[in-house]
Amino acid sequence: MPKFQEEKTLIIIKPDAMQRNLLGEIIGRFERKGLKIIGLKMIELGDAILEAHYAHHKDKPFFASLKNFMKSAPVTVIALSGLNAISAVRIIVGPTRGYEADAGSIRGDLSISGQANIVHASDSAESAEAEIARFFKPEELFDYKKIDYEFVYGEEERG
Ligand code: 3AN
Repeated sequence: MPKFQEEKTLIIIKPDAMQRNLLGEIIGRFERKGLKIIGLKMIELGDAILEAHYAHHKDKPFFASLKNFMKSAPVTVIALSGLNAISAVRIIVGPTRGYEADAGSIRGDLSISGQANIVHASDSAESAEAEIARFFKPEELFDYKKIDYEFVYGEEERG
């Protein structure tokens, strides 16, 4: 068992990325980082799940437009795990607005929009837990050992 506190986090690859053929590019970035994919599927989002997922935006003027955008094509949801995965993934993703995001981040390299910003990533341990439960059934999540584990992490981290 890993010595470190492994974190899990939820990614949504949004309709803009699906339409722009960026799915492989984005998954590849998470894989190359050393994150472990523990769940992955394509789904179409509806009003009820979007109203739960974006509850903090429900009174914002862009809420209707955000829902329409998120319903405009299927999305891919991915659960990832790794050492400090929640903050590590937010760094890889970059800040909300693509036009403000640093080059090297997913949004900095692939988005120039505040809405069509390619991916969602959980922003805290509480939201990661709630979001993974919202998008995945327990049997859709996989607990397995990856053969690169000894090279992705150092000896002290592995325990
Ligand atoms: P993040 O996705 O970086 O956590 P949030 O939670 O503030 O950012 O925003 C959630 C989503 O709402 C964004 N990913 C984006 O698609 C959309 N959004 C945020 N701000 C705006 C805005 N001003 N206009 C349109 N859409 C927005």
